[in-house]
Amino acid sequence: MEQTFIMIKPDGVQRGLVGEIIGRFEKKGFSLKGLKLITVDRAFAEKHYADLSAKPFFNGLVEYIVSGPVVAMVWEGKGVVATGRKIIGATNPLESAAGTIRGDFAIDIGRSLVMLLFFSSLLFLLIAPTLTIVLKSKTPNLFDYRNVIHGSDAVESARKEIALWFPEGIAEWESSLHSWIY
Ligand code: RTP
Repeated sequence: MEQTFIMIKPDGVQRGLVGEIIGRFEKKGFSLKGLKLITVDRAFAEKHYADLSAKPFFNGLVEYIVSGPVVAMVWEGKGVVATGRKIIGATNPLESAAGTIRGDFAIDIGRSLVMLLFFSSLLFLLIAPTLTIVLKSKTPNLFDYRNVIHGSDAVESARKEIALWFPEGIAEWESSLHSWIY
């Protein structure tokens, strides 16, 4: 049976969305196979997002992921990787459809560069905030999105991510739900 790695990011944990998110996967009929609350360090976050290391938002993304505890999960079920991505919604919170997790619970893009620019604005009081707003609208890919949740994008990456986040392995159990759903 297919498995995927799902992570509730620090904003999702801080905002108390853990129960809501788990409920959405459960109600769809997927089985929870692994679950832990964990705070990771920079090296671990960099390893998880190694494919994005060349992106302009990479540093901000790593800062975001290490900023607080995340909930790491393994979910199992037919087509769980692709369906999990549909439940999660598009990467940019402003583009994710209503009814998806990101569409329902996320609005804004990240703040790391925004904060930097605002602090530097102490030097040139009025110019930097305006510059920030212009930059944010013209170059959204400089900012990492605060988008609540991560889900593996393919069966192979799910396998790698599960091995990275659950080196201790995950419990084996059969959900009797499957005989009703499938
Ligand atoms: P994830 O890996 O977190 O599930 O997200 P994803 O597949 O939908 O998007 P991905 O391209 O893998 O990006 C990983 C995370 O980096 C931040 N991001 N910011 N400003 C940007 O253009 C941008 N693109 C991505 C987001 O936090 C995204 O979830």
